[in-house]
Amino acid sequence: MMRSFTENKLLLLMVVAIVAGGISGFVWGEAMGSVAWLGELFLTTLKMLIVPLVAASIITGVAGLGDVRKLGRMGGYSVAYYACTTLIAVAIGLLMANLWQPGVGVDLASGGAAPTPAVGDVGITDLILSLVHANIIDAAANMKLLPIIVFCILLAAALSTLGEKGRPVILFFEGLNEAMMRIVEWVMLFAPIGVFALIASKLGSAGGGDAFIAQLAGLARYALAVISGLLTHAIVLSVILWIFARRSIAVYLRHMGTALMTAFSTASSSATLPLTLEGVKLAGVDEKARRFVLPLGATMNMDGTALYEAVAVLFIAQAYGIDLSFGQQMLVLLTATMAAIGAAGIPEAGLVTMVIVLEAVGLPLDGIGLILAIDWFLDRCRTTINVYGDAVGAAVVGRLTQEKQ
Ligand code: DAS
Repeated sequence: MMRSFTENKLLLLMVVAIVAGGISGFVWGEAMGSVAWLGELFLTTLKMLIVPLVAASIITGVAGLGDVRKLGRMGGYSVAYYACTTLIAVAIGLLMANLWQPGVGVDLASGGAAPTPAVGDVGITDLILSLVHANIIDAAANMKLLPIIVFCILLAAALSTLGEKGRPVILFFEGLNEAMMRIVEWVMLFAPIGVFALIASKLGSAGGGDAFIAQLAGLARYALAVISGLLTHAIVLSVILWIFARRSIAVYLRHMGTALMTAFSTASSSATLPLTLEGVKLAGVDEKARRFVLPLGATMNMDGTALYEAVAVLFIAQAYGIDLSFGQQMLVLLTATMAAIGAAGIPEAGLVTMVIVLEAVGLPLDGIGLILAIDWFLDRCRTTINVYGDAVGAAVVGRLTQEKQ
């Protein structure tokens, strides 16, 4: 009952909330500031879930590989594919955000002073040092999620080598992962209220029609930057399929059609996984490769999400009048890649983990309020690319491991 309500009714409620929020902000202006606390409540509740959600998602995903010492070529090729395609996706996202400049002219600072990013210019050594932290509890308490992601990957890898001794701990995190995904579903039931409050208060404080139009125009450019980035990445993935898996792109897309349409309609890589497995099987991909690459990829390989988070963070920075330096954009590249690894394959996971990237660069969270308005649609687009990236990975890893046999 809960799932059917979520899928069938929530979308309609979100659209109604968006329209009502926009009209209210436009008509009653500053007065809508009185509901801002509801938006704050919604965002803070999502933020509260991040640490356990990311930890459980990563530990469950990595431990699901089995003993990491025996991964061999299959594991090596898979991790290399995930890392390379996700980094390419983030780079495309940064390129599109710099080309489209979607946030320029959208005054989220409402005429006030632009907040200064908490992070100054960062060099390569700063980026590497940001992956570890002296006290993992302190990192969790202060939302320093990069060290948490690295620690969880190491913990899961170690647990996978302990055999029966590690099993109870892995089972605990598997249960925690299911529970956290269920809580995200419950919290998203209140998304229409949060979205209404965030949009109404954000547009209301913008001050009048011109600002309202400027914010709508900025949102349109933001959506175009994300979608053009996702389409570009889809082309890159198709070229990778053609070169490394030696497969016809048209034939593979035909096999993947049902899975990709399901990804778009459910906005969930995990819910689409059975159809992704079926489509890749019909395409004749080696069974060992598809059973290894796809389940792990559904939770840890999210090219679309990584690309989207890069565009969204730059949109928010631009909307606050902040010009991120090259070094700061490299920090966005690293954190968006890691945040995508930590995102679960459920609706709006990328929105939740985007907080990691905003926190890492020291940008205000309430900028999320504006992009929430169209996130229900962009989530479907990025999930489709997530699933396509996993399917291409299975074909590439399947061919590379077969060739070596
Ligand atoms: N909806 C997520 C997925 O299932 C992607 C995201 O939220 O970014 O892949």
